[in-house]
Amino acid sequence: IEASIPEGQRAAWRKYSAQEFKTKDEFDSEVVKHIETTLARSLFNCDEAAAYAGTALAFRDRLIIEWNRTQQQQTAADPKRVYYLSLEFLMGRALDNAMLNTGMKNIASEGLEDLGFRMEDVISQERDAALGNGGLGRLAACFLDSLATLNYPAWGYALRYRYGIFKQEIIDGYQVEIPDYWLDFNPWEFPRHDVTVDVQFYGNVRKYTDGSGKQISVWENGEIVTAVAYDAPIPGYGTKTTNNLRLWSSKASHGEFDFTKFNSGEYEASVADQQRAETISAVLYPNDSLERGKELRLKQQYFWCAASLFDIVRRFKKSRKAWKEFPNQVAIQLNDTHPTLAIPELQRILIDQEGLEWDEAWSIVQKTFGYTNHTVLPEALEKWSVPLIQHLLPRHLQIIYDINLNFLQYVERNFPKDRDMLSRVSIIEESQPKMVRMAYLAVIGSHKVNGVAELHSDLIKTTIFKDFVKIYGPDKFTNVTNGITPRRWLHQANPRLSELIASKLGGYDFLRDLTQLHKLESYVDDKEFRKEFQEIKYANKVRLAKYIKEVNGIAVNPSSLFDIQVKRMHEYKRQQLNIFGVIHRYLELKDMSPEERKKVQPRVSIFGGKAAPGYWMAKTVIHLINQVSKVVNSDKDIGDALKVVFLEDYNVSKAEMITPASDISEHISTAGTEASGTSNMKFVLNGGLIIGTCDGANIEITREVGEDNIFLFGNLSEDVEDLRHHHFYGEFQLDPSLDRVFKTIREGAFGDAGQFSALVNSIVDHGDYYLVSDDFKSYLDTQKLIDEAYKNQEEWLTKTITSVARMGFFSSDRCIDEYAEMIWNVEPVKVQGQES
Ligand code: GPV
Repeated sequence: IEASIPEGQRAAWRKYSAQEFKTKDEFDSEVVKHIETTLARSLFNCDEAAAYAGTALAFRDRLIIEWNRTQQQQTAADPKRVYYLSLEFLMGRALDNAMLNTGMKNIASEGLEDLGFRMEDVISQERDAALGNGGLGRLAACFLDSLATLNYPAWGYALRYRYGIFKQEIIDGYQVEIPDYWLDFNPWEFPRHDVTVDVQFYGNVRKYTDGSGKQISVWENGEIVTAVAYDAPIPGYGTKTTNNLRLWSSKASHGEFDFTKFNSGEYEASVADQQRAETISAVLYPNDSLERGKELRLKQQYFWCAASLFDIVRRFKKSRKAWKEFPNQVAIQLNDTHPTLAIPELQRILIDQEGLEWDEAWSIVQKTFGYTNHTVLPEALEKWSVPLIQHLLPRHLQIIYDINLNFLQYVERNFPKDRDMLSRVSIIEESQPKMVRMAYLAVIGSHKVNGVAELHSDLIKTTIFKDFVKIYGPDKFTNVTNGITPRRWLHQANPRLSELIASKLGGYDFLRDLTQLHKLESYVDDKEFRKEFQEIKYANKVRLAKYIKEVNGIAVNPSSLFDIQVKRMHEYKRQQLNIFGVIHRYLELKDMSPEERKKVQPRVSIFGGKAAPGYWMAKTVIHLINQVSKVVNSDKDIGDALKVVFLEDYNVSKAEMITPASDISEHISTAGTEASGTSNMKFVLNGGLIIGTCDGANIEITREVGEDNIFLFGNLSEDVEDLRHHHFYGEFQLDPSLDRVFKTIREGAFGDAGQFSALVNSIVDHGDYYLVSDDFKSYLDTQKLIDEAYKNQEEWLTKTITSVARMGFFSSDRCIDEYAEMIWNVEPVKVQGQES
């Protein structure tokens, strides 16, 4: 590769080229240098925040040296690269991960001690990078970790939101949203003010015929907004590969503000322009599995797709290969439909700017893209109104229409007898106004479409994409069951368990090959091992209990059964089923004599999760949980038999503390609604059992750990439609226990009943869409079984150890290898430690 420094001067560069710190003393010297110079502090005013900053900067330097080396070597090798386009990367904290992945945490801990700080306190100074809502964003973050660990040349592309997901406060039992301004100190990003892309919006399309008779389209007179790249290094575990996450920030194309406007006295107008441009990357939309069709959201999507594709194409062009080589050099994965505009954008670049013929361009486009679907819920399937796209992206609308025309002609030729098929599969929905169905565009523009767990991948083939299976054949559709990174979700979140496993398996290799966990099964009867395993779980529960005491002021007994449901608040995830079950338990306890109550298995019901700010029903459930918590926790009859806790502001770093502390976690979505779920995997990997429905990855977890090691309940997805029908025709009986719960709520036992009437009525009067009543008895029965099973601590322990040993399949490394082989056709590139 070309170097900017002439051969004669390179010796000096090599001599002074930055080196990673290797020893404790080198680390300390880096930290002190950063604290004294970069931060302009000293030993007289160095607090924990400064210690964190110094440590983070020392590790950032280290990562960037490896990042540079990786990029140089990958550029020289010029392999096929993966580009993961995701509007969300829910990264959480970076420092602990960087220390563990580089294998330098111990050195850093000792070094910090020398300087007067404790590692734990320093780590907890970091705020989360919360650029995502829930599972979809966290999956993208796990994928980055696996891609780097497995040495795949891969880039993530997203937006540099100024505000991540809001902070949640609970005030008087209600959710209050606080903006998450997280960028006042972010040592992990590198602004690349020289890497910019001008992105156009609005304007018009001018068509003309050139000398050779070719139709040319020019998109012009639009508004330009500039994308500036910010890069974050992504270290792999135990490898020299450090990949890149590139985040785009928006700014006015004419710099700070428009000087002509400014000088002519239109000061406000020039600043307004600037603010409008910056608004594009200002805030993450806080909706999970819900689309709201806002213009700014569409602008975000196009801004990000256009900047990313420009960047990818620019990199490809440097290699001076023929365009037909593009799909051999570039694999682009669409994380849900949010980046679907990348499809017409690449087609536009190829035909309007590079002069390719339509068919040649389209074949390149289809070979380049893969599309991952994450939901079958109709309210989450993106549709954009045709007039809005026409206004914002006039050229793209034409291209979308042309894609549709070609596609429908193909369908017509192949299915001449099925006239309805055309309107069913058309990208354009003939509604008022017309809508562009983004999922169909994504299917048509990709060579592979995958779901995220077996059941889900089957469901998309029989429901939303049924016709497309007929059109393209079944091979276009595949499954890649989700996974999680064992680095963060075992090694980092549960260091003692990781260490115990390493001591039995002869080192930490299992963190790179999680299937090795199976060897733990031979220790299931080992007394010493069992004791330590149990002690670790207890210690993790003590840590959570301490946190609950500090934050919620509730004293919980760590010997109680910890029952945890933490995830976004959603009707389909059915936190309402859980809290109704808690109320039922409370009523049962109240019915008992004090002697009877003493025999009951004590339980702590722990909830956590954010509701989208506009999702009224989800907020009502949060309120109910908090009201129940107040009543139950202060009821002298109840004592330790039942405690109810709502943990505010659930996020990645809190998940790292909460997950290892569960005995039971709840994954209780209406069958067929949760595409996969990933926290289910995290909980079992950390020695907790699951109560769950036959939904998403719960089914595969059951297959792996065995039916005896999971508590399944509820109706099956194939019966859901019929059950809804029964509700519709009034042919159903409200479950009597649930009826009693509702009576209690209506009597005002948890405060003003009016607050909860819509929630209760959604079940009693409005068809119980999520089948809470249908599953209630089965849920309660299964909770009883859990109480009984937990009393036999030895058997419980056997179940948890056995389950951990059988979780190897759910590593995101397995998942990424499947994508690489089945969808991307990419190979690892091993990065060498020494500069080459
Ligand atoms: I669509 N998911 C999410 O977190 N947000 C979304 O907007 C959509 C899907 C989730 C699914 O609900 C989970 O079942 C799944 O495990 C996760 O995506 C990752 O695939």
